[in-house]
Amino acid sequence: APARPRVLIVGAGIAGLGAAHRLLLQDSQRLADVRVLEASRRVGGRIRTARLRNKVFEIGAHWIHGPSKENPVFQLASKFGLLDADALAEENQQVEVGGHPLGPSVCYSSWGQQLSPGTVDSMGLLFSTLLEESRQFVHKAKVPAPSVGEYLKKAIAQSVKEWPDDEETKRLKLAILNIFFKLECCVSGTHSLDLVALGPFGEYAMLPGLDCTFPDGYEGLINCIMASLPEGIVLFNKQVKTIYWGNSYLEQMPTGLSSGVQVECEDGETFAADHVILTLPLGFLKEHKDTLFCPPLPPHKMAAISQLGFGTNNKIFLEFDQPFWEPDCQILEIAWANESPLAEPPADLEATWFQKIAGFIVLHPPERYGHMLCGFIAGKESEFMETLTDTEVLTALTQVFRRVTGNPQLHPPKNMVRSKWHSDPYTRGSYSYVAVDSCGDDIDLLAQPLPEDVSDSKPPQVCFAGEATHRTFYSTTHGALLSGWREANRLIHFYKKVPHAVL
Ligand code: 6YU
Repeated sequence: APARPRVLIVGAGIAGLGAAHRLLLQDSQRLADVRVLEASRRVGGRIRTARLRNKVFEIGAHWIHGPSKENPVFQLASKFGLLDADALAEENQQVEVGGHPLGPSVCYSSWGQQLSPGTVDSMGLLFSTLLEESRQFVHKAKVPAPSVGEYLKKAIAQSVKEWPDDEETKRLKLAILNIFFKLECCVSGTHSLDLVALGPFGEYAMLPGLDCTFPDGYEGLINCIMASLPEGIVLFNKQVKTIYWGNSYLEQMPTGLSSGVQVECEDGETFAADHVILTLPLGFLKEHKDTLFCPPLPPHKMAAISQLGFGTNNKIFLEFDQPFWEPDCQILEIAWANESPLAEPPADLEATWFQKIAGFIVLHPPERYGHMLCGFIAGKESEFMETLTDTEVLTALTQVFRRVTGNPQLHPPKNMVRSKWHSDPYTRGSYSYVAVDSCGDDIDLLAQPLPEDVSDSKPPQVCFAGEATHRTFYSTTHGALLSGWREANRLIHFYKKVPHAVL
């Protein structure tokens, strides 16, 4: 029988496993010989579920964003029976929330008072209206500001002039608005909205459906995909160091094509293949782009990697003996005195890092999670938090809760679990965004295969997948999965078009 093309996939996150699944199981046919090289000791990448005393902690991806028919992650999770009845309900799939749903919340303040829900809601509405407006500049020749942050701040400065309030009320409202800026930093995975490009912001596409979670953990999805793949195709502890492409590695291919790719790992082992699908996180590519490829990447590809944004969003799970919040409360927020989107943020990271926490979601139901909060923190403050010890983080947060509740006796959390995505050598952050000075075309450039003159007779040697390569669904698990399928399909189509190459 003719030899099948050899495909090496780098990275066993959902993009890599999705590509493997398509190449191995499309129409129940094995279309290629596939191996997956994974640097770490586990599969899943940024889908990562930790378990502690029977409780589930999502260290990485949390929700299915837009769980409805068009979302392939929702489709797979439904097929594997991983979702609960609420998530599967037709009504749930039809809800249009335009991003993140906000349930009943309570807003504390650094001066120990709970703030009026009316004021908080009105600021939330102002923010979401302006954020919606900032999505309207896609493909416009001129934009009113370079970044989402600057656009929002200009509009808010204008709006403040029209507020009938006294100075103190204005200060309070600005402190509340600042919470929404921090929340949006977490959503976009950025240090500041001043770094997020305004023009392309609306290209990110939202699907209908009320965001849902996996009752037994997101990693269940990865386990189901793995169970469907042949055993032993993922090789662990294989950190890819150099990819030899172009004419730097030539070999007479069994397919008759005289081009090949060789991948060298940190431990010295090498692998030859006809094609490589890279699913490396953009954070890893940014750090290693100068040494990872031989010959080096073309300049425009280098530029896309440098210019696209990749920031940090971390989670801090805190378990309490007793809740200090009301049973139906879903979100706790904190307004800090004198903070304002129109002022510079505090500069002293050590003294104020925790003020960047956007809020805490209450994990429901308590029968499953106990009394658990999950805080979200993005940007430089989040990266600083990663350098602290658990005791330092717990001490700081206990002080915060005592201060905002006005209860100096409040018990500290009894357990804490937190993510450290910036310190992870194989990720170096959380997810991508379109930064100022980049645009959706850079995402497409990143996604283009090498060599650049791929044709019917010149096969793609190196293909690029991963969340950062999906123009409209970047930063999500469904974007990552679709990108893996896209690159597997690219190879499948190549062999379909080339009769002398055998598939
Ligand atoms: C989603 C959500 N979610 C929270 C947090 C994080 C992410 N995401 P992988 O990294 O998985 O795989 C690559 C593999 O490569 C990995 O295993 C490495 O070890 C390996 N590797 C690296 N170097 C290597 C080498 N040299 N050699 C060999 N192997 C190597 N997505 O849908 N819902 O709730 C969240 C969240 C804290 C960190 C998320 C969420 C993002 C997803 O987790 C992520 O995109 C995919 O898992 C990536 O899969 P992959 O295969 O590409 O890479 C307008 C506008 C706004 C834009 N944003 C709006 C959407 C908001 C996104 N929301 C996120 C929110 C949370 C909370």
